[in-house]
This record gives sequence, structure tokens and C-alpha cells, in this order.
Amino acid sequence: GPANIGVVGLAVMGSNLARNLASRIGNTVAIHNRSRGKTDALMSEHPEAGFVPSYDYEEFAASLQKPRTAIIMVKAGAATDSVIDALVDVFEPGDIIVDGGNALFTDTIRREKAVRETGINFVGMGVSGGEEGALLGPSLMPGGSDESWDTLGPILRSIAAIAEGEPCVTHVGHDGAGHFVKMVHNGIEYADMQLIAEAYDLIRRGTGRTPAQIAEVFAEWNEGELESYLIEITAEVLRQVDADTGKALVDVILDQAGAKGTGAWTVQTALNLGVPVSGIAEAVFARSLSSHPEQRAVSGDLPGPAESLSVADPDAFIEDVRLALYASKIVAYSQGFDEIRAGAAEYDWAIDLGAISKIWRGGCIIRAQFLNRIADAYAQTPDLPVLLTAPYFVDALTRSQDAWRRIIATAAGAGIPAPAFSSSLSYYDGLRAKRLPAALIQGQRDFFGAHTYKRIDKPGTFHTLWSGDRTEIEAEDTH
Ligand code: NBP
Repeated sequence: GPANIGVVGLAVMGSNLARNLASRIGNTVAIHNRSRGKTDALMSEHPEAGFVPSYDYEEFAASLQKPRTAIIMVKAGAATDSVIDALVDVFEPGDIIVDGGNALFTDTIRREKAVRETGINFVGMGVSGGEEGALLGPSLMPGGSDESWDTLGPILRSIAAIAEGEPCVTHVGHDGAGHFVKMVHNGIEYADMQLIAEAYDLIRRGTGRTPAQIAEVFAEWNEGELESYLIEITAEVLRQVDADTGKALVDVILDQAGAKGTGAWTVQTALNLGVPVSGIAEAVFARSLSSHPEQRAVSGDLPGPAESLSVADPDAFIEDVRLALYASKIVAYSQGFDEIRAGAAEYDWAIDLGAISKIWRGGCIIRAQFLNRIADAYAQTPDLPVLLTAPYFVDALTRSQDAWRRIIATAAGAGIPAPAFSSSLSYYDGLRAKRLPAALIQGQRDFFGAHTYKRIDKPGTFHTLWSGDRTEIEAEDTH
């Protein structure tokens, strides 16, 4: 066949990715969609792309050079399985099937194993950046085998976003590694957005500034260490005026946040791995709390503090909020990278954490200057156990921790929810603590369940005979 790469699934993501591929020198792109309409529309709207259309899977396979390479961009879940089955029927050993949908990484592990048995390669690939990224340059997180990467690498490098001269793609690791990293990326995105929302709320309620005025604050922040796509678009959203009412758009949008589930996956996976991603979890929970109008309706008259927030020096307060946001952001990223580190250990993936921070610098929603600091940290110490202990972040936390504490105290005093700010600080203080009350938890567990404990002063495992004479005995380690 004439095409060197194919795309199956021509909704917004697939058609944009196909156009991106077609725009690069040397590519001829085969396209297929379950229903004919999207294929025909893409053909007529983009004759310049030179697409090779096909209307069934035999025709699609025949339109591709061997070894065949095809990227699936369909609705994640059962649709992906049905397209994989259809491609496996018409492809041959050595061909490559890439799933660019938002698959759960455990599905990708299962699919990779099943497809590999046919001799066909399967690559689960995280794609970030939404429709614009797909068209102009996404951040790409492919997993799969080294052989697949040999073929795919040059093609993916040619379509990825470029950040500081480097394409935003790397071979993340085997089988489900790419989708795992994409999942954590989305979790970090949830935290980043929630932290920005808390900062906005505090400034608004603390200083009485209008959304348009707060937009200027964010625009200014975007000139400094917080520079990022999310801070930039926050200013744009806050500036927007509703045409119908003349009010700030943010004041007429219903305050119930939606979610497509990848944040919840990040937290569920972290729970399974035993990784405390508390900032990300609070961000997911804050969205769920917002979207229970029936509970909020019956709770509106619950008692709050008598005094509302009054800020004496608005500029100083806003600077405190900025520092609290920065410190909490460091925690969220540190937790996200901790989850990737733990996932890599659990699933035996050789993930280069510094390379991950670099491919997130372009294309994706969490792109930010800040990611360069993460790359620096891992370049200096590749096996850094806790990201926020890198010297640059320690400096930043040293500068911001007083402000962070003031803001959370102020928020609590004034009855303003700041769940991600507060949980991030608790995590930080928990990590720092020389002694944790976990010792008491162990005592309680031993009391009611004979779960045993270890001692600080000698090796071994112990149990106190709580219902007997309360002497201590050596015990089998039962955790
Ligand atoms: P959708 O997620 O809306 O999926 C629509 C596509 O899936 C259509 O091409 C549709 O074909 C096809 N499809 C379905 Br539905 N069931 C099928 C089946 N049983 N067999 C074959 N094809 C089937 O499209 P999208 O928003 O372009 O997203 C594509 C993928 O990219 C998703 O997995 C998404 O999670 C992921 N993603 C999206 C974004 C984003 O910003 N939107 C970002 C990153 C990743 P039809 O035309 O015949 O109905």
C-alpha cells in the first residue's frame, strides 16, 4: 500500500492527528472510521492532506506499507477492544498497533499481552493537549516494546510539540507505562487546576477584587516562576464577559465541576500502590463535592465563623496566596512523580523521570516553566526519593512556607475551603516530622487485632498481652 501510517477513528482527536501526520514531509496517511461520514468529511475538507481513505479493515490494511503502523483514536473502552480485534484479523506479525485513546493502563497491559501473542506489536500511547495539541503538536507518551519504538520514534518525533528544541515524546517504558504516565499527568492537572481555583477564591473573598482585576493578577503571575499554560488561560477565563448578562462569565457558570475519570484513576491507583497523593485526591474530591447540589442545598445554613475575611494589606495577601500556590504545586508534582516512581517499581518499567518532566513542557495542559526545574532535579539525582527535597524546591519551600501557613490559617479562620492548599501542607509537615503519631496507630492495632509492632530500640516484632497481664512478648511478624 501507499501509506506509511494509518489512523482509525476520525472524531476530533483522530482527524486532527491524521492532519498533523499528513502535514509532515514523507508521510502518507491511511484513514478509516467505523461510520463512513467522518471519512468522507475529512476527505472533502482536507484535500491537501492526500489521505488514503478506506471503508473496511481489509482495505485499510491493504493501503499500508509493511510493516504496517496504525494509530487508534476511538472512544476508550469497548470500542478500543473491537478495533484492536478487527486490526489483528487483517494485520501480520511485525505490524504495529498503537492505541492513542485514554485507556486505563491495566487495560493496556492486558491488550499488549494478548496482541503480542499474535506476533503483532501493541503500543499504548498517552496523548495530551486536546484537539489543538493533536493538530499542532501534542505531548506523546508511548509505551510498548523497544522494537516498536524503533519504527515509531521518528514518526512521533515529527508530530510532537517542540519544547526548547526537543520533541515532546519519549519511549516511556514497556506495555502500559505510557498510559500510566498519561494518567498521572491528568491527576497532576486536576491538582494544578484546583490550586489555582483556591487561589482565585481566596483573592476574591479576601480583597473583593473583580474577576477582571484578578485576571491581571494571574497575568502578572504568568511572568514569574508560576508561568504556565493553566495560569495563562485562567487570566483569559476571568477576563471573559458574558454577552447575555454583561457579568463576568465565571459568575454565570454553574459551580459544579465535571470530570471524565482520569483523576479518579490516578487516586485509585495511588491507593493500590500505597502512595499518598493527597493533593491530587483533594482536587478530585473537591470536584465531587461541588457536583452534589442536593447536599449543598441542605448545608447552606450550617454555622460558619462570625467574622468574614478582611485583609489589611491586599498586595501582601495576594503575594502570600502566590507563595502558597507555588508551594502546594511543588507538593502536587512531587506526589505525582512519586506515583510514577512507585508504578515503575511495581510494574517493572524503566521510567526516566527527568525525561517525563521534559516531554510535558510542550503540547500538554500542564506545560510550565516549572518542569525544567524538575528535569534539573532528576538530572542531578536520578534516583531522588522525594522530588521536593531537591535543592531548588527546598529553596522555594523555605521562601514560601510562612506565607503558606498564614494563608491556610486565614482560610480556616474565615471559613473558606482550601482543601488542596491545606492537604499539601499537611503532607509536607508529615514528611518533615521526626516522629509521627503512627506509633499510636500501631499500639491501637496491636490492642484490638494483635497486629504487632516494632520497637525503636531493638530488632524484632512484639505484641503486648492487652487482655492478659499486659506484658510484652516477642511475636511473629504479621504487619
Ligand atoms: P470520542 O472519544 O468521542 O470517540 C469517537 C470515535 O470512536 C469515533 O470515531 C467513533 O466512530 C469511534 N467509535 C466508537 Br464511539 N465506537 C466504536 C466501535 N465500536 N468501533 C469503532 N469505532 C468506534 O473521540 P475523541 O474525542 O476524538 O477521542 C478519541 C480518543 O482520544 C478517546 O479515547 C479520548 O479519550 C482520547 N483523548 C481525547 C482528548 C481530548 O481532548 N478530546 C485528549 C487526549 C486523548 P463513529 O464515527 O463511527 O461513531
